[in-house]
Amino acid sequence: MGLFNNIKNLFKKEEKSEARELTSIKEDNFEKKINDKETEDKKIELYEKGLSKSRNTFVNRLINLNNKTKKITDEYFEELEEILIEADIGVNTVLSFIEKLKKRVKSENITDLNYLQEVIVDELFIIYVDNSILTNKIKFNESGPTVLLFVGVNGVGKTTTIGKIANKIKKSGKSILMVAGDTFRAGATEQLVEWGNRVGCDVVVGRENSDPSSVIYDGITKAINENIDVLLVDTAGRLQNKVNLMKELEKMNKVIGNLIPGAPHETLLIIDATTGQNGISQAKNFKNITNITGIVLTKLDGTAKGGIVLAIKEELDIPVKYIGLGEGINDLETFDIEKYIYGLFKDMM
Ligand SMILES: Nc1nc2c(ncn2[C@@H]2O[C@H](COP(=O)(O)OP(=O)(O)OP(=O)(O)O)[C@@H](O)[C@H]2O)c(=O)[nH]1
Ligand SMILES: [Mg+2]
Repeated sequence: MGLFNNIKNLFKKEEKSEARELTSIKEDNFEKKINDKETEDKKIELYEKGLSKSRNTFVNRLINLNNKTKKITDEYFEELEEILIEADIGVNTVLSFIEKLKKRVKSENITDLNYLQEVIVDELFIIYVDNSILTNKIKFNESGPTVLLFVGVNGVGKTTTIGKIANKIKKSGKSILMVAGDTFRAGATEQLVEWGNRVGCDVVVGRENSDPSSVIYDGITKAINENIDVLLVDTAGRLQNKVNLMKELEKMNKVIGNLIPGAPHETLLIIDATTGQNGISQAKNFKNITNITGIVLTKLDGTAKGGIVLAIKEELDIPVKYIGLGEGINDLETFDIEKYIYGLFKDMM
């Protein structure tokens, strides 16, 4: 059946069939295929490693519940509900999920707990993939520089994420430039410059407490003059209040859009997964004041609340484009729901 088994088959392929696949590959493609497979394996490993905390608590509790259950009763559903809420899936989502599950158990007369386990995984992720245009792709400008604006409250991982994404984009062969739009916090500019050095790109900076929009203006002008492909703009997380934040973002968007029509091409909101429901309410605030085109969910490696991906889908309906799975430069992946499910539920498969 469904998603659960598809993913199981996708990632737990027998070696035999893989060998067969490799022998049928043409000579000149052979090396490339192997390299592709290696990077693919590395990606899966990163998901597995990054989601281990969630797996060890949330998923193990699910497995334990199913192991100790003899009969599917109301108590079973109550405990399941508790486990899901603690994984930060969001109360409303969990309640409607449980209702749906109860109905399915009744109508299909499900008594086999192994089968129920598959149904649970399937139904959980139907929440994510249902009725939505799910794109993890970054929208690039067809002619001229692409502008990516990074927003989010302080400490969520904006600057680190810029470093990681810049590194990925640069490796793909595009030229990049960073803009230190956080002129508010002392040390913020230095931190971005440090990332610029690590990645190997220029960073446009302004003086402390100077107008961030003027730094952004300088950055965009430089990007246009030097034919830079992608511009990554850092912003301050720590503004005194919502009105100030709104004004600031409005001004930045105006400056950016005046210089490059249609820009920013992406406004990426960074959410710290360890903050759970708090992160969701921050996101709602941002969504109200600016056009968020994607979410980067950071610090998934540091939390057992991997269910937050589902809450984001249900409560915000903004696609998750990247996930942060550690502090290192390579600890960022394009969000892939199938790898995510596998990383989370592999012990059940
Ligand atoms: N474990 C883990 N740590 C992360 C991840 N992303 C960022 N961090 C850490 O989170 C901390 C804050 O990251 P920053 O990039 O400085 O956050 P920021 O949003 O720019 O913060 P402000 O500039 O103060 O608003 C740093 O210690 C990062 O190393 C992640 O995916 N996993
Ligand atoms: Mg920062």
